[in-house]
Amino acid sequence: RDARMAWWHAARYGMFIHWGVYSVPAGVWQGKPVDGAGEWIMHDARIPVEEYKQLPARFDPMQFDAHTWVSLAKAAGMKYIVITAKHHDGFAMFDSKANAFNIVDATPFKHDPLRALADEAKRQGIKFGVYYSQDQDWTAPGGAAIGGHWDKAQDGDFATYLQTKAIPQIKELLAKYHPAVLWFDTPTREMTPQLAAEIVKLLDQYPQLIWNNRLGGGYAGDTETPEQHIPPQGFPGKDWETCMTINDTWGYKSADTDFKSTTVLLRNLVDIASKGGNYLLNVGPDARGVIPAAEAERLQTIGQWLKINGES
Ligand code: JFZ
Repeated sequence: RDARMAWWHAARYGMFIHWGVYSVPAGVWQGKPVDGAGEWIMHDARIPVEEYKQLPARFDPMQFDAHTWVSLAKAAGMKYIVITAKHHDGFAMFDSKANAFNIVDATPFKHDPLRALADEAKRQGIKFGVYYSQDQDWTAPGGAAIGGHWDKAQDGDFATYLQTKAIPQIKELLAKYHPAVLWFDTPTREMTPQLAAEIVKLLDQYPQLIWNNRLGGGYAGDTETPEQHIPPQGFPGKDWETCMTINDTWGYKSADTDFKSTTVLLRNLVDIASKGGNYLLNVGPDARGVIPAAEAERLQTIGQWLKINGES
């Protein structure tokens, strides 16, 4: 196996963090609960681009504390974190010069949580990774939307979106935060082999970078990403990582209290580890910047068990 994958393979367990302006509506739009995952609210409630773009003005996560989050990951026994740098809604959770729809330029908060988390992860000795929705982007003209666009403001050319937003932002992420992992998602047919090759050219400049199998354009990437399930035989001969939610959403939803028990989560970890995979377990911080207590408690209990029974 590739030496580059050694830390990742040994890590076994990581924290996925879905955090964005969708934590403000938290699964409720115009007083009504919206079905589906919290981070899909713009899509599922067919929110017009102009309206969605009002959300950052109400996003001021004053209680965000990188030290608290990274300490929780460590206490849980996790060896890496992967946070949404930009999800399908197109809102960048980092200081982006390439596009102003970002947390520094568009919110009263004005801070860059990715900077703080990357620095804190380094300080505490765990790896830092980012999720980036390279294909779907519901607020940028030309960005893809699974199921189709619902607002004229989304019209545009996908290749132009890639050249003017996604590729510049991927460049920024790689250059400024030196992520160990780049986690792509939901490729559509718009991501042709030629367009994907443009992105791969960038990735190839970072020979230590690990990226997943969701870029599109026919690229297999480094890791298989079974979602919400554990393949009964694992993926023999492949590096793989099951990503999973603690409740039924990735991004925070105030009404979702369907939390898996600590026992189930721990058994999943042991099951995955026994099959040679990694467990990327998600938390969905709220609009104040707080990881829900029910999630934090479960992670802490798992960490206590690992301290006694796990390998460190
Ligand atoms: C995607 C996203 O749409 C979702 O919001 C979240 O970020 C998740 C981690 O990834 O959702 C998917 C992607 C792939 C599958 C299912 C949901 N899949 O392969 O079954």
